[in-house]
Amino acid sequence: MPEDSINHIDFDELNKKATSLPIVTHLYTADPSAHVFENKIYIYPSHDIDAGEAFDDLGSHFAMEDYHVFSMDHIEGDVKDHGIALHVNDVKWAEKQMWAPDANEKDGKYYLFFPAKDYDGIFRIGVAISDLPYGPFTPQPDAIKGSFSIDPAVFKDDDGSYYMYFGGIWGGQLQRWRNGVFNASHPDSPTAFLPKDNEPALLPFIAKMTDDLLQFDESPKEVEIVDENGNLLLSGDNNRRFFEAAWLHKYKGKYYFSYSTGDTHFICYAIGNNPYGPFTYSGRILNPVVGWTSHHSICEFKGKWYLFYHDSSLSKGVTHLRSVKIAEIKYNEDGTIQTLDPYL
Ligand code: FUB
Repeated sequence: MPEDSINHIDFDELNKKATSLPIVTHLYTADPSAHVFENKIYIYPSHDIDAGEAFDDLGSHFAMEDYHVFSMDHIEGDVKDHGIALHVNDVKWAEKQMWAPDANEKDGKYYLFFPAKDYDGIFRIGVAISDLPYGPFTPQPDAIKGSFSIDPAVFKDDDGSYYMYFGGIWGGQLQRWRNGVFNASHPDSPTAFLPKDNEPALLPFIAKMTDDLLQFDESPKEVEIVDENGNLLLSGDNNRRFFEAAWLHKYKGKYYFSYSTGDTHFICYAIGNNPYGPFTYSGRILNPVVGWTSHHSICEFKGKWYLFYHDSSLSKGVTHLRSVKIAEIKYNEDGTIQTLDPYL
C-alpha cells in the first residue's frame, strides 16, 4: 500500500484483518531472510531505526547500522532475539546503510551476507563469519571483489553449490552499473540510467560462490525473467519487472526466483529449470502491504512452506520502520503459488 494512502488507514481495524501480526515488537525489523539450521528457524532481517534522515526515492531514510538474528523453535512459538550480530562500525570497508542481509551455512560455519555503502557511497556486498547461526559475525576486511548493488540472497543447491542472487534498482544502484563501471553522475536521481519503458527491464544478477563462500567464483551473470512467450519483461512493465529483493527456493525440482516489483509493491515469482534461469514469470505471491517496500523470503519447515515478509503496520505506516511477519503459502497442483492478501 503506497505511502500516500496511509493517512486514511484505521490501524486497529487493519490489524483485525491482517493475515498475520508482527512477530517482533521490541525492535523494527524488515527484509527477513529465513533458513532452517539445527531444526530451528533462523531469521536474518534488517534492523530498522529512525536515524532522522528525510524520506527520498534513493532510500536515504533506510539508515540502518546493525543486524540482530532471531530464532524460533516452532512457527508459532516464541521469537528469540540473539542481540547484535554485526555492527557497521566493525566493518572496515562499510560506512552506512546496512540493508537486507541473508545467511547460509557450510561445514559448520555460518556466513552473513550483507550490502552496505562504502566510503565512496557505492553499495557493495560483504561477508561475515561465525561458528554459531546467530553470530556474532566477524566481517571480512574487504567487500566481495566485483560485488555491487544490494539484497544478496545465497541459495544452496542440492549438489552443494552456493549461488548469490543480488541487485536492486533506484536506491539500490543497479542502473548505475550498466557499463560495468559505477556511473556517479546525477547522484540525486533514482531513475537516471534506467532503460526506456519499451526496452527490456534491468535484470538481477547471479554468481556462483567460491568453496569458502567468501568470493564470487565467476563474473556475475544476468538472471533473465521472461514472459510466457519467452520475451524479456520490459522496463515499463512495472507490475511484473524485477525491482529488488531476490530470493531463490526449490520446489519439486523446479527453481523459483521471487522478487519485489518495488514501486508497484508486489512480491512476484518466476519459475526455471536451473539456478541461472531463464525464469518464466508465473504470478504474484503477495499483494501490497502497508508501507512502500515489500521484501520476503520463502522457507520450508516441517513439511509446510512459509513466506516471511514485512509491513509498516506496527509503526502506523512509517516507511522505514517495518515489522517482520510470517504466513503459510500454498501451491496449486501445477506448481503455481496461491496469491496471499496481507489483509483479508
Ligand atoms: O531495507 C532496505 C531496503 O528496502 C532493502 O534492501 C530493500 O529490499 C527494501 O526492502
